[in-house]
Amino acid sequence: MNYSIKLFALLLIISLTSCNQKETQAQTNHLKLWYNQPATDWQSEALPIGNGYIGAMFFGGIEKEQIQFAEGTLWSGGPGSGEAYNYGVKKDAWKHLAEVRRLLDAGKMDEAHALANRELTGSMHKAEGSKSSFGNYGAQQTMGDFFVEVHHKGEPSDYVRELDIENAEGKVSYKINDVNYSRTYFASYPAKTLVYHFEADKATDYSINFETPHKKNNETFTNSVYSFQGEVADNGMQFETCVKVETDGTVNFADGKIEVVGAEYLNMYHVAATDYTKNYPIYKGNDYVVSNIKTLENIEGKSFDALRTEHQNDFSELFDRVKLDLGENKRDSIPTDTRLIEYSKGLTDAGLEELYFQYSRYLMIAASRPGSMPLNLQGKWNNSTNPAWANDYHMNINQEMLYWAAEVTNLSEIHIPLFDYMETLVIPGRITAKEFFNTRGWIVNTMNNPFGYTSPGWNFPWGFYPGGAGWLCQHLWEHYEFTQDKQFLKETAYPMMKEASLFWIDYLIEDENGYLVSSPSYSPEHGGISRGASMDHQIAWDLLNNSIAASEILGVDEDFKNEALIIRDKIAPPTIGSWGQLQEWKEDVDDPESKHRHVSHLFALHPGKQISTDKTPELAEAAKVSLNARGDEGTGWSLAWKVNFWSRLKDGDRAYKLYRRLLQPIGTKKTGMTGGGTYTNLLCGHPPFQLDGNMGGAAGMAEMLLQSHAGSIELLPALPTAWKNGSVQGLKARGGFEVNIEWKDGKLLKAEISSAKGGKFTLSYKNKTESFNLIPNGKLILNNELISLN
Ligand code: FUC
Repeated sequence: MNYSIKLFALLLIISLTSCNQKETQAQTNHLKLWYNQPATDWQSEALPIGNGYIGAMFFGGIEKEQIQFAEGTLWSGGPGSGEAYNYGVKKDAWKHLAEVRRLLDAGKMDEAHALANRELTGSMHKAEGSKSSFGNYGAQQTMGDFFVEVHHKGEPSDYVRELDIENAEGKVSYKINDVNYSRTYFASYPAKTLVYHFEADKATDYSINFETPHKKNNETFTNSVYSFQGEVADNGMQFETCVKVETDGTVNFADGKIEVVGAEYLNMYHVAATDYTKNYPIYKGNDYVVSNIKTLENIEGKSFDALRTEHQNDFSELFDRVKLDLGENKRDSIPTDTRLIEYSKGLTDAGLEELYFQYSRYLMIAASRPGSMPLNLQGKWNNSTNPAWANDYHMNINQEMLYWAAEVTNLSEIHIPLFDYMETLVIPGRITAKEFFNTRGWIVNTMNNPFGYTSPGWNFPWGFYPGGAGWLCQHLWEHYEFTQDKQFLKETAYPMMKEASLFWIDYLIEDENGYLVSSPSYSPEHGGISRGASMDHQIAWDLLNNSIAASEILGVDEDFKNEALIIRDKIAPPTIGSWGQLQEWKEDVDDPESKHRHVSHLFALHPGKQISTDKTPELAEAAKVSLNARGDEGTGWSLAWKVNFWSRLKDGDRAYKLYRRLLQPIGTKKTGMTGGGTYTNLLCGHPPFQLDGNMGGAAGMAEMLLQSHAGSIELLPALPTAWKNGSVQGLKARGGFEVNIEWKDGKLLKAEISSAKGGKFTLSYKNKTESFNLIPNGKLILNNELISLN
């Protein structure tokens, strides 16, 4: 074959395979959300893409595309909003602590509440006429909307809008008058850019513009780059967003619109930055214009295809680590909205469950990457200037749940933004601990903004929750447990853990029975002021326990360790109450009728490890009694937590029942404190949209298949009957092990355990437990009797 024949043959093969690829992709790649109509509702229908920094939602409108976008650091409130902002701190508030405690000891709960409400609350200032529900505490902000009008006329057909989560790209395609129109969207982390590609078989005209609810200061179009600079009204936060346009059509800019004429293709490269920095006390100073210039310079000369390949390689490196097969999958040809409704009627749909699981992993990768802000209540997706709960960092369940799936689903790296962020809380958190409680250490309470608001919230009791830092520190320890990264333990984790422990060492006081209790305390959002909320005790226990282990591993701080040991063992232990329940408070006052969404006193069961079915069976039984009383309803995240609880209680069928409940469609319902579920875009509805439930749901699925919190690696500890045959590859267990499991007829068939670092571990399946030792980079293959096959 001469060169040109060879080339022709090669091109033919490439074009045939790419055709085939397109056709077969629909059949082979089942990890897709797809719909036959554009989205009309942002929260329940639009589809999310993100590059860690920016979250965007596309609607897929035919005549007019809308891509709403938010950058994680864009906030109202904080120091820029004026002198009234003081990080919530009330100087010397601790001077009232002794009196609150005295009133509590005297049983004067109302008086104690009133005093705590007056003195132990943080300060938030709301200016007259402020449109924000959160005053100078602020709220995370949408940056704006990007619109692309497509100038075509006629009846569309063959419309498909999809999100391919295996390749991390969105697509829209349809036909009008036999012309094919298609769009591809992706959000690249390495390029820090959102990329939108429009194409048509026929030259097409487009009008492009940006809208923002913020002040537009400056709008320019130079060298194919449109940019506008904007400002958040109440705090002057500066930002800029730019889009670089690349097309075979002609481009004009007039009256704030980019007009593109006669384009067969249109590529747009969208970037954004703000002047926020993570530095207390100013939180300002990033040169956002230079940031954007650099980002655009970095992609200069890179084609759409090159950026797409770079993005997919980056994404796949993380995403492809875990494969899940839950059995026969026959329903990929059904649009996701219909599929969800049919599932809620009781149909089996292993494919939808796999999709839901992998979607959580997709969302984590899309919204939490080293260098970015951590996930917030809505991940990075927010279309409002006054979002629910400020779209902030909520520390009494939500922030933690957002990262529950990170380690076990083999995405350790996505945990890093949380740790970087925690480091920024230490300085303000120290001041808060000192001013409110006169203790050492650092704390953060219920609500937290990125401007160092670590104080209690501005009302008692909901805002009062000094347990936040302790709970966050569990994530540091878990990251170490899963990665065995000693340098991380030494340099990042342990210093924060130790300092958070100091708060509890100082704050806990001895009660009449000689136990250390947390007073005043409050079991998140349930009951009133207390002199011993169990969750505080369990968090303090967990934190001290992990800090002791860390100091032993690192061989440091003997004195601190010994003190922590004494304190840990004196903390009021989990207690069983009069109706067999696990007590939510030191006093046996649980209401068996309460269906409250928070189940905080079960922290010790999950995500803690103080209670387990093997080591503390009576307490596990009591946790079951409490859970049964609370029932199987709840907000999105509450349902997800219950999936995890029942998995830890080794009741796979009950966990699965709750999991199915979590996937109950909830239409476009706006808000509620019950009735959680899933929108047709598979985002979790509290309601409203909150990402924590997605992550908690995926973590719960992993808990059904693999657990490693109680000292051994447990295979299929809570396998539901519905998942009869299946396999999972690439889950992680504590100790740094990677685990593959295959099962058939509800029984283990084969397991593979591998590890880069190697080491000793015990493995259990049903009643059998065996010990093993892996060499570095070793792999052990075992049968259902846990007998090695290699
Ligand atoms: C806590 C929960 C609410 C909601 C909010 C963001 O306050 O009690 O249900 O999830 O966080």
